[in-house]
Amino acid sequence: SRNSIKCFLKRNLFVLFTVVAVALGVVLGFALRPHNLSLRNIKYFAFPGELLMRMLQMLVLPLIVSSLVTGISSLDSRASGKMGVRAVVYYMVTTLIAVFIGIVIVMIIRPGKGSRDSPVANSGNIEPVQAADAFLDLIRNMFPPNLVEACFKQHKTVYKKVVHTRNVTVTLNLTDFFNMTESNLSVNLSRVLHTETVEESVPVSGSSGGVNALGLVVFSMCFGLVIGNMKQQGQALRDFFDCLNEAIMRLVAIIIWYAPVGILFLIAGKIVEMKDLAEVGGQLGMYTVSVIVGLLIHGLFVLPLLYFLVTRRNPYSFIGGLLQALITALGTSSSSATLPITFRCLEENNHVDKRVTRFVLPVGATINMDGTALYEAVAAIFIAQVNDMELNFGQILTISITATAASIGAAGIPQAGLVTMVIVLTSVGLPTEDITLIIAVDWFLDRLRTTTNVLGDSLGAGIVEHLSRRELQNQNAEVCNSVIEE
Ligand code: DAS
Repeated sequence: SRNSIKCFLKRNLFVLFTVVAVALGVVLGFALRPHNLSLRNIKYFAFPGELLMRMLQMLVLPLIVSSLVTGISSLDSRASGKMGVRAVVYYMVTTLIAVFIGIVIVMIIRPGKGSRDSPVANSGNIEPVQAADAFLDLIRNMFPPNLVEACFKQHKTVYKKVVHTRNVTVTLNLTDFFNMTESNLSVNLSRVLHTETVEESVPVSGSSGGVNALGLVVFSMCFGLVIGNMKQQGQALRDFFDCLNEAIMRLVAIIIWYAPVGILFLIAGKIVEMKDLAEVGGQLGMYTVSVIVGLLIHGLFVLPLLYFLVTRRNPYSFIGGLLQALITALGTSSSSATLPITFRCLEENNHVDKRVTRFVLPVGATINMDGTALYEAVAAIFIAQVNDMELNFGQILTISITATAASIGAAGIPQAGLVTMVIVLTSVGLPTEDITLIIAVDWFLDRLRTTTNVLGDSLGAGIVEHLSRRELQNQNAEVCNSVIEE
């Protein structure tokens, strides 16, 4: 019928535009590479992509607050408590499965075997923060003293390292292991081996202006719980946040028209900028394959299987409704920037109950990162193999735990996982300067692990909705009864 064709086109038109945009971006990127654009011109060229990132990130803070407050206040505390427990159990289970898959894959493929590909001359003073301090920081960040200021303040640099490898100097400023507001890996392309140095520092991921999500999430959940129990007295506030959430989603509906253009330039800009694939050594190639194989197994089999086992529904048709969000994650490599699109896909295409999406998506985008956890485990064990270091069971267990913690702590911003890798490497005494071994391919793997993160959050929303259907139906019945009584 006309209506179903209209609905099909509406749902897939964007996806079609975006897929074409990605293809054009790849072609344009490779067409421009031979011209060796300067880094400055690459930044100008990629500007339309940066605009999309900023448009989406502009919405993240009000979206997290309005959706959490509305979602939690619309449920009675018993129902939201049960939903919260189900969500956290799902997050922990899927993250640990992802880490396990990563460890098995990297142990089988052993990408790091053989001599070191690139000698790493270490230099620069190192002040690693102890893991205990990092965990205390996590608790501290849950209760930021000044919420608005905490969302945007420049976090202190807890880890600074300057490492020269071949002709590249990497400056790694790790700001707050957990809840980073920006991971600013700046790669100064200075020719340390020659006399002249060309100091053109290009922030690899740059300050992406994310928000200190965990503090915001904790505040919004508490605030939503409280006004949810304020009955009539809290009605005005509940209506306000509901209307705010609706307004944000309408802004998303406008931005989504620009998304294909932004993604085209994001992809093209990255391809123009990336190093020659020929320079990527054999070890790095096998490491890249290990991560990709792990992410595909987890994202295309394990998560869909889990969804099918719980809901008995076809997971791939559910994933079909997420394509716009998955491609946006691939283009932006930021799950928090993708969050507005993830909301839209789940609510408009997959018709997941808004009381569920508003609750689990902001929390999931903050603490549930299966792709990142898998990647941290693979990278750490790869670096151990490159150093001919045999890991015993205790160290493998430590890597599993710290990879999970690093994924919980990593913010949903570009290359956050690369920077929190420091925690995992430090925990088993691996040289953290070896992070420079994997930087060359990180911009690509970051996209894939971000897509896996978004997929895990979205299937999680479908699973939690299914497990909470009784509470949701009871809530609907109560609302109907109260309307009839009135
Ligand atoms: N880019 C991060 C995200 O947005 C993931 C990561 O860096 O590992 O989910």
